[in-house]
Amino acid sequence: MDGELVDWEDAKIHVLTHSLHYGTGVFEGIRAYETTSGPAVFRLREHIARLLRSAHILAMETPYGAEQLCEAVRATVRASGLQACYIRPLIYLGYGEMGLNPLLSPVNVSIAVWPWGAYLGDAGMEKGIRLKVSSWARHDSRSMPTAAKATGMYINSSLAKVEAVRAGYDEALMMTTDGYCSEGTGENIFLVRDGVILTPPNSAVGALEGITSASVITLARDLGYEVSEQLLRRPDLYVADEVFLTGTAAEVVPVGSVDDRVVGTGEPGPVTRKIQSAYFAAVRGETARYESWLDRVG
Ligand code: PPE
Repeated sequence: MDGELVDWEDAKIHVLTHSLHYGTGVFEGIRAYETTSGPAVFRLREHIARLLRSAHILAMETPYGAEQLCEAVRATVRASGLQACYIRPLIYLGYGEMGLNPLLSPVNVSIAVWPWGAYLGDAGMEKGIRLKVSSWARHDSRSMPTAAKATGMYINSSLAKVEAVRAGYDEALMMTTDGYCSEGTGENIFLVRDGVILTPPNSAVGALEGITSASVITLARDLGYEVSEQLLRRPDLYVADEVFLTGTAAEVVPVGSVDDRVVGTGEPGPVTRKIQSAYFAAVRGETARYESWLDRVG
């Protein structure tokens, strides 16, 4: 927290923390995986760059540079002694002035790490999850900065998640106000149709530009698949041969059904399986070609 290593129990803040009241924080979700040469952080520089972009969008002056933040992430993972973990950097407006003007509050930075297993469950990862199109539309970029991974933005995801879970589904997919597929509550979406991989143009549909999504596009093309970024409508989900979600926490998750319509055979398809295994090989440092995606904690 703000440059100091703090024990888990002592990682506390004041109740008048500005970001707690107004949702004015920005964060990242990163994973470190166990490799034969110790824990390695996946695409650390890209995550820190996005964190700083999010802060810039919210007009927050981050007191640390990218290099310092990368080193702080490595130091936190090292201190935790964990071989694999989830990493949550957060830049937030602290305790200072109350009232909406964020420019009067101090900018604080914290990095937390903890072990986090399969985000949508082990069964979901193996057999595919149940996805439901949400009645909540994804933010429109005219009212919220959809490129920023900002804490307050997640009310949108939270509402969609509650609706889906209460209705018995694993995850929600949000559409744009124009009815195009945008993203899951914490994941980007991919379809496979006739051997071609399709995914929405994330910026155009107000989805976060996922780092997992970008990695999966590279992996897929390197495996010889054609990947096309195009606008997708709800029925495209129903007739896809395969559907899968990507995200740091979620990793690569097969979708077994959308709105109770079985996707393909109902089992994770061959393309999804190949992408899943290529992804896990890359993050675990088993593919020399993607070594530059890993930052060893040392
Ligand atoms: N869309 C949203 C809305 C999102 O939150 C994430 C990550 C993604 C797409 C995928 O982005 P990337 O991780 O760069 O591939 N969601 C983070 C938070 C999840 C949470 O429950 O907290 C994550 O996966 O870490």
